[in-house]
Amino acid sequence: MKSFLHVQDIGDLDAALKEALEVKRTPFAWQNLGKNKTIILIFFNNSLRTRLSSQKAAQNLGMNPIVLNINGESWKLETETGVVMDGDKSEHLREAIPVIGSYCDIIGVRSFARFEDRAFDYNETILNQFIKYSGKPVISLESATVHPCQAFADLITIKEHTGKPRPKVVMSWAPHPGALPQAVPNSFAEWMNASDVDFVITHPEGYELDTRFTGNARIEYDQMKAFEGADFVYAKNWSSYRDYGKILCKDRQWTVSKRQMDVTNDAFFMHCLPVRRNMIVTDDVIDSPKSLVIPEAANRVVSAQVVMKRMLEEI
Ligand code: AN0
Ligand code: CP
Repeated sequence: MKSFLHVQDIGDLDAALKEALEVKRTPFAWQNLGKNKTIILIFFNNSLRTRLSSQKAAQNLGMNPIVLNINGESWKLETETGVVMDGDKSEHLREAIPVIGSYCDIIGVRSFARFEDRAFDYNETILNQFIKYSGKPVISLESATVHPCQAFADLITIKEHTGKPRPKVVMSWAPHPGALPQAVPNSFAEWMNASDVDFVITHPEGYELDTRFTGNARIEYDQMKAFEGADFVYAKNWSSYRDYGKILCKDRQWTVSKRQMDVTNDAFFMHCLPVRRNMIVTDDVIDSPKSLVIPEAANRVVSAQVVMKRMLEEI
């Protein structure tokens, strides 16, 4: 695997899930695979889970992880081509990336959508430069359009908890005070479409995601109708793709509460975290025994470890 952005990068999903369960059962079975290998994890944005789970996954494989926070710890990096660098950016990505590549065997990059220019974000302009100029395998740790380590962990969690071969999975938009990226819902949609689930997306008008990720997934604008008979509810806020990066709705009727959960098939509740309580989901729902948010976050070590393991096996 040269890079990890999309569901196709992992190949056969049944094989990947089988490997994930094996990694979860025996996390230290490949301690020699990563011996004398280094992974550099670059963060342009904040993180709790991704930062910790990626380091833990690397350590489980015997690898040495190095974390660099670009904002605050490193030089400010210029990302535009052909500019006169007379501002506050001391170094260009064009030098920084090959330098980072020369110090490691695998690179992970977190670089969120900026919401300045949809084409810049949706071309994955930053991540693609890492792929092009580092000469090393690159993992998206949530880049402008995707969060594949999260979606893979979500799929593992669904497979572990489902009692049926084809569960109904509902991804619901929920309100949030700030404008959030579409990366998490894009990847979740992409991975659900590739899995054997009955997938429904519900959101207010204007929150339609890029169809390159949602494909033919059913969209139901009536949240209560969407939730009927659901086995899994996956809540997430995202900003508009159409009115790029804009907040079009703040209606707290969309907050996932007992009212919606009562029409489901006693559904499990999922969220990638961090979550704003009583905005995205009410306390009683996230604190209920059906909430999977903690096991879901724990599976981030597993998904990251499978991806790193596969990359190491090809080096
Ligand atoms: C980010 C997002 O919505 O993409 C990260 C989620 C994993 N969330 C926030 O910025 C709150
Ligand atoms: N879910 C997730 O990626 O969390 P962090 O932003 O804390 O890494």
